[in-house]
Amino acid sequence: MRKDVWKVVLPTVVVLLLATSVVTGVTKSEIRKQMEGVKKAYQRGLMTEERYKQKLAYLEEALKTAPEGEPPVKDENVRINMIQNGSFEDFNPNTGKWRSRWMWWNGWKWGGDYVNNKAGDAKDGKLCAEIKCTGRKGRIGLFTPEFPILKKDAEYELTLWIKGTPGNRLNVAFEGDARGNGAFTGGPEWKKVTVIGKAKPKGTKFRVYFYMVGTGTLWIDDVQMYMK
Ligand SMILES: [Ca+2]
Repeated sequence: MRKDVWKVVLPTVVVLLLATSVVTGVTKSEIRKQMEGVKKAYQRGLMTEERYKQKLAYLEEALKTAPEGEPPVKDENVRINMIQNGSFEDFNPNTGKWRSRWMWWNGWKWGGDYVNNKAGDAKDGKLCAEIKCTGRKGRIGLFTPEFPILKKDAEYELTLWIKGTPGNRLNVAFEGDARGNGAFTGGPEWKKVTVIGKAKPKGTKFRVYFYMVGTGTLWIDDVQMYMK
């Protein structure tokens, strides 16, 4: 390659690199920091005036559409939902069933086996869990992976949304080293239900089970659990 070819190629490469360095989601304050850096580099003679103006123009353009940064969240305000994939949106049919972070036993039909639940039918997002009683009624369902009990006498607030066809009956139960349960019937509209669980004094781990003990079909979505 002739030496002078670089005179053409290099500026193009620089522009492309610049374009990719300001990615979607970079906040206004981050872009302003970049602008400061560019300014200092120019003042130190590390770039030509032409390059400086080029970079600055690009960053100014990016600044117009960049989102404002979120204010930092204080630790005491952070509540972590202990339920993984509580909205049933994450599912890869090519991997093991447990990869959904939900466990279930025979009789279960979960999303396509798994129903992409007739567009718009989910409470939250696009998908939800479906428990269908196709044979004898009762005791089919799903459960969570095991949770460690990290605080003595911990209390947990579990909420979920349910909906169902006539005949359904759902029992929700904390099992293992935590206790708490509730029984519910899903109607034609989504409704939110709550169950409180309490860790045993010397408990170390527990799971939460969702048993369908009726007939018909029951849908579950947006499952959340927080330590109180
Ligand atoms: Ca969902």
